[in-house]
Amino acid sequence: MIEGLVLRSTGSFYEVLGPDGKIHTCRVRGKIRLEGIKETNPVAVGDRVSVDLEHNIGSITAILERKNHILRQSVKKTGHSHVLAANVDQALLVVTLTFPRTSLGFIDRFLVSAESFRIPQVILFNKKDMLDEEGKQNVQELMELYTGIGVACFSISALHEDQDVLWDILRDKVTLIAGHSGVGKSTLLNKIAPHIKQTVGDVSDFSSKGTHTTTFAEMFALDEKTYVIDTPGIKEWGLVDMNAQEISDYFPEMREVRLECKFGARCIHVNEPQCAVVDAIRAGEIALSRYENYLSMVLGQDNRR
Ligand SMILES: Nc1nc2c(ncn2[C@@H]2O[C@H](COP(=O)(O)OP(=O)(O)OP(=O)(O)O)[C@@H](O)[C@H]2O)c(=O)[nH]1
Ligand SMILES: [Mg+2]
Ligand SMILES: [Zn+2]
Repeated sequence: MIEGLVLRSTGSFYEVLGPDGKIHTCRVRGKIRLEGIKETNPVAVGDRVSVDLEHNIGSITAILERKNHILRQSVKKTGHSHVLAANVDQALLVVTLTFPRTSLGFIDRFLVSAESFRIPQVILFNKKDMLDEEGKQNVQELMELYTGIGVACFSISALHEDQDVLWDILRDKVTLIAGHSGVGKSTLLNKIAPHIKQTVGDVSDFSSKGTHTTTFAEMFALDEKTYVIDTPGIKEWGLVDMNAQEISDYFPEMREVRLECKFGARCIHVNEPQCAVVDAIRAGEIALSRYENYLSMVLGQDNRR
């Protein structure tokens, strides 16, 4: 029996990194259940697992206790969600304003979700080389907005710049890398770790939505203490079971002032009197785009974007 780290899952097979530095192909034996997770097959990338190596193909017999996990709501709203990754130190969202366009609604949903799992967030604005003056200005403003609420922001061009900035973000951590298809996740990884050789796809000019190149979440060791998880391009990000109060708590700038609302923690900042959040928006202290996205999460029937 060994203890290993799940690097990759295809649904039926798992690649597990053993203490010997070797990668073992494994299956799950029997039924593994984790407390609080409904899934019948909850083994995720980033999980530490016990593996029985007696046979040709190893058997995963248990999942060790998780530090955290990040859940993704399935695209079809069946109430089903799956664990995208476990034991992550930070979530890095790669964003592009064009080719493809990432909406602020998508960014805010992703941040709320990561916040709900207590996972610190980083936004990386990529494809700087493709921005005109207006685009540069736009990125600058967004970086100010998100830095202001405690999210670290960087602007780079994965194709053209040296990758020291990225190394500084990743060093000694486990980082989940997410974003729409075509924003350059795999390109970034190839640049900082050429040995990984991730498939890079062309963004189709027709829809500028990108083609799906990365199919499964996959973890790579950059060095002994630095790991990254490349994930397939995500079109929309659903929120898993949250009520209005919880959602507003995951907006740090709203959490900060909510106790000054007349109704305190019961205020959901929609049409209550003497609401500190609404006051802060009027005073320009909370960005209108953030509030609008909050409202669409709270009031929208369709919680995906
Ligand atoms: N101009 C420019 N192109 C870039 C940059 N970064 C990536 N690209 C291009 O964007 C396209 C998509 O890049 P990928 O790295 O495959 O994107 P991905 O995020 O991994 O996409 P999925 O695997 O589908 O989720 C490729 O043609 C890259 O060469 C950049 O900084 N500038
Ligand atoms: Mg990719
Ligand atoms: Zn309020």
